[in-house]
Amino acid sequence: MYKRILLAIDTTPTEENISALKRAEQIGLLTGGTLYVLHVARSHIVSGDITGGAGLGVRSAEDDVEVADRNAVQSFVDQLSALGIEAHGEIVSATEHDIASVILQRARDLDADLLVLGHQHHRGVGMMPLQRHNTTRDRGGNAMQLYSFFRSGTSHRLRIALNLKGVAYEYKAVDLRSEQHLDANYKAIQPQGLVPALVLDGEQGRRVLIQSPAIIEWLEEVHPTPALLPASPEDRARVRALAAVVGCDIHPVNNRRILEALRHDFSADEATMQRWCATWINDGFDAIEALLAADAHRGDFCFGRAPTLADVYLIPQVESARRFKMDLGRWPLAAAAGVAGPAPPAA
Ligand SMILES: N[C@@H](CCC(=O)N[C@@H](CS)C(=O)NCC(=O)O)C(=O)O
Repeated sequence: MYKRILLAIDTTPTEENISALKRAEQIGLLTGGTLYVLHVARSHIVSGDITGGAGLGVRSAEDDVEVADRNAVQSFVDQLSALGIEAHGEIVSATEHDIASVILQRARDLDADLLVLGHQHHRGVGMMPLQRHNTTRDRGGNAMQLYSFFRSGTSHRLRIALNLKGVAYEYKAVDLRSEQHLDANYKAIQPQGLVPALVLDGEQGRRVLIQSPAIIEWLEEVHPTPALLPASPEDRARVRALAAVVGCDIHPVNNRRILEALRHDFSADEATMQRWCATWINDGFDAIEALLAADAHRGDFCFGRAPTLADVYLIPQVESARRFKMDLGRWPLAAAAGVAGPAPPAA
């Protein structure tokens, strides 16, 4: 059942509003959840938490909030409380242009699981259950554990894909610095001793997915929205090609074990290894930059106007190039595509 309900409504008890307010009461009674009443006051420039109960932390400047609105929301909250409903009130200012984003932002801040919109003109309410991404299960009901290292580009690309899909997982850190990935326990999960690995646990027993491209394809199949690939086969091939420049041609040759082999088996010093990495990053990024520059229909991302598989692969590689102290000024489009993409998730 719903526990945290955001109710965006005009609480002024006018004839038009009254039926929406009544329905809101019923929702509070039926769900037994806490109602966060967001009184939308279009004329105000500021907002204020007037009941203080939930400590919503809204900006102060209460003097500017009109008394009528304050009274309306306070009396509605009192009315709800008298019915035994836990309720908190807040006045928020918004215009026709930003009202939707103000409400959704509040829903996010409060981690609300149900959004109720009071429509004075429709004499009722609209309800929208909000999908909460706090499950560590996929759509097939499998519990998921992600074996990952924070500085690993392949783990990072998978985390970005999981986050874009809104799929949560239990995080299992595998520290490459202390060679935990070479430990027999981890090799029992991923016989190559590489991260990432995604362990699924469900009715069909325990299955381990390895290799980030395979896991991301699985994710795209099991959680098709938001899509990481465009609709047409040619566009998909283009996006896959951009991803492959990173996934097949830059990352593998600069991987830790390759650098370790260069260092130990081929006596490479730090400067040589830096040159080695720079060679393949330069090569791959020059190609990506040319491909991005040739695409006249591109928005802020590698392809089109939303993140795709290409961004999922490119963002960690841009991060890695930064770590290698590469001058990203040579690839403004590639670097910007990385920045335009979602922020790298926390380690
Ligand atoms: N093709 C694999 C590559 C995985 C991989 O190389 N992971 C790196 C971290 S980014 C790793 O575990 N390296 C350990 C090592 O090289 O010793 C994938 O995409 O999953």
